[in-house]
Amino acid sequence: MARKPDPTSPSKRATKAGPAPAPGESPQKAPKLPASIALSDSFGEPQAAGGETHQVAGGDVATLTSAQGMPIADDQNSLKYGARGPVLLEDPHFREKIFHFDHERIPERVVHARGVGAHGFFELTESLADVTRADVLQRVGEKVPAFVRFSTVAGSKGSADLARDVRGFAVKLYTQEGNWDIVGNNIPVFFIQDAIKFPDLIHAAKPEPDRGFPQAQTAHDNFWDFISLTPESMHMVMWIMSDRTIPRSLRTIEGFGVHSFRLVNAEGKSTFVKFHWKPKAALQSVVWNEAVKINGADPDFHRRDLWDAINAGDFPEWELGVQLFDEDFANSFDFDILDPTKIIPEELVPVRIVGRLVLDRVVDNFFAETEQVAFCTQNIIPGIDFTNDPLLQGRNFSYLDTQLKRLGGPNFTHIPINAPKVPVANFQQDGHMAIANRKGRVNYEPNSWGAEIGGPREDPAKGFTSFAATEEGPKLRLRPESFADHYSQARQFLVSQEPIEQKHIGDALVFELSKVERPDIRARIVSHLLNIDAGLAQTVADGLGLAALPAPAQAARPTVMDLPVSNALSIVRNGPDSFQGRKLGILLSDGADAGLFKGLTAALYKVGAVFEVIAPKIGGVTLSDGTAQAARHKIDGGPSILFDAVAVVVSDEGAALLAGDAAAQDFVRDAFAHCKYIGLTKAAQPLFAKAGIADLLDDACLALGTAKDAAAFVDTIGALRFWPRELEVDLDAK
Ligand code: HDD
Repeated sequence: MARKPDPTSPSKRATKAGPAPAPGESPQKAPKLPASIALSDSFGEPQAAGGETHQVAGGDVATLTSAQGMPIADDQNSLKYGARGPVLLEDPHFREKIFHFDHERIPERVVHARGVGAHGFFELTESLADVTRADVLQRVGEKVPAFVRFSTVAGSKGSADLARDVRGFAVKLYTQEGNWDIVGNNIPVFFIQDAIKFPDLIHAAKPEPDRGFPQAQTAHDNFWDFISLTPESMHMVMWIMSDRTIPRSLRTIEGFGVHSFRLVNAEGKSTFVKFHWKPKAALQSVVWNEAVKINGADPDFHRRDLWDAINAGDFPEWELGVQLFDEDFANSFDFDILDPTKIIPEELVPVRIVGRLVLDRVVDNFFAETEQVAFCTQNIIPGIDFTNDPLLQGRNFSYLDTQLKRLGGPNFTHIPINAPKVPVANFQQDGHMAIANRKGRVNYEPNSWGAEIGGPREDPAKGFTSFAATEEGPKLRLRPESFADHYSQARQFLVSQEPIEQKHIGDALVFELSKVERPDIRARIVSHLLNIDAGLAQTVADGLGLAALPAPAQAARPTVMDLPVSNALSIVRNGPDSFQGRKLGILLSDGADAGLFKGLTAALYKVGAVFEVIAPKIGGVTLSDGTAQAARHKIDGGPSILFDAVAVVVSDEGAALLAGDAAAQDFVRDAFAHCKYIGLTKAAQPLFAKAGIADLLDDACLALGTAKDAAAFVDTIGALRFWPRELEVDLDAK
């Protein structure tokens, strides 16, 4: 007969003293906690009825409950027969808690899985009433709430922020006429012209299916194989190989709606439009070697930056720009305005600034908001409409479909982040997780119950009407001839870059193709580059060590146009002119000049910049005047890659100490190699000597002696980087 367990007589091994220590291990000391925090063990004794809740000092904390609202007495122990007996299936709390945990995950997004979101508002600064009836674009000064989710495309949810990748820039505007989503990217063109190619593109870019790697990278055979066989992607290739795909911050990227959309005014007249988001913080990127290291040092670099900036009150801001054009322009343009692999240069159709987007609130809960937010390209409002861009048309099908799978049913609009901020009135009902079913007897229309009981009615005056475009033609699977030029705008992008940016494009291509194992794929990409620019093709061929140049790729439209330079396409020409909103890393040691440090921080404060102190110990340093200065990073946890510029403010003793530290040497060597501005005290010389760069110091390595020097330094570092140095530190540049 089984022995009856006696809950009142704890077994010998489950005592207040806890488990016996293993041989050679010292007995564990219980950590000292405030009396009001209960420890999560209750050895041997059943918890007294009405047992303590886990209260933090002074708080009137609610009682823990189950999902059904039942108060929980013990959240530490499952229900058992005796202290060492089997767990009982009956335990409702255990069962519910584990059940819920087991179901916490939802499918990650098939693309754009890794993202970060924030709340804010959109404000209209110039009325577009002449071209659209969209309510949100009528009255200057009107604000509507907004939610934005930024993302990388290829990586999984847990991948690193600084993958070389396109950034998603998805905006949801909660307007008075419902939600309007602009689901864009930080690049104004796309890889493919027809949505039917999207699964192939994404399969090729994602980890290879047999091995499950590489993660969050396009530097592998499958991607470049697909690209080399898809000439329409060549314009996008120029963009993704540029520094646009390694942005310094999400605050420093542009956003683009990509497709041509329509605006439709009260008279039913249509005007074409392309949407742009222009960052107030200007365009800024990091360099590739830095990106690689940032991914190790802080895989959350971008989301942390956004979180910190918003919480510090330095609200990220973009201007909404529109390029407006009509049929006449569309007919005269060298390219088809329905082709998503083409831009309309800003020099041809200027970007008119009509609003601003400000992000001023972080999310309360990542899953509830950032993860569950569902963007759909087909979420438009009266006064906005689609065009026949085949990529856009395909997207309109895909997004709704994906949300059904990801969020588990058709009622994802009931989730608060997706719910419009205007009343919803229709006869849709039921389905998984229906939260907002309509009250009353009637669930169909037309009905004859009268307005009060019978519910909402259509309203031709207010409601959405599609632009009455005339369409005709036979059913065909055919790409229009007007989509055939794949190289001219790729070339235009290249020639619109500063030489340093062109070099980075060449470097990126060589890097990526050097990871490709099959030589024929490498050569096939070079064959396309020959159609874009002979110099770039030669550089890449040399970088890859190709024995001979391949023949140029056969082009559907062999004539490549020499289009004019567009300054808007360069990051360097649109970079920052001050250090505002940026971050200086200050390496300090004991005995560092207190006056200089204070001068430096005051100058940073004046321009609206921030700093972080790096020190040999996290406990901080004692400055020359005896004051204690806290540190944010210990030297090996605060590499210079995390900062826009660095200052080394050390004493003689501090420099001697740091000179013998590899992390300190890396700090200055990396800052130098990444073309950053560096401020340094005279005493810092031995550290630079040990790092092997003392003899290389150039015009962007500025002496810091006095507070006046500090102010001049902060002025100078307003520029993005000191690019001439790259020619000194990069073999490929020689
Ligand atoms: Fe897409 C997500 C942007 C082409 C299908 N896409 C997604 C997101 C962004 C974009 C920013 C993330 C939204 C979020 O943060 O939740 N996608 C683009 C742009 C494209 C584009 C700018 C080209 C101009 N996408 C595209 C095509 C298809 C899709 C051609 C399919 C035919 N995209 C999806 C998707 C996703 C998505 C599978 C995955 C998760 C989601 O929708 O909500 O439906």
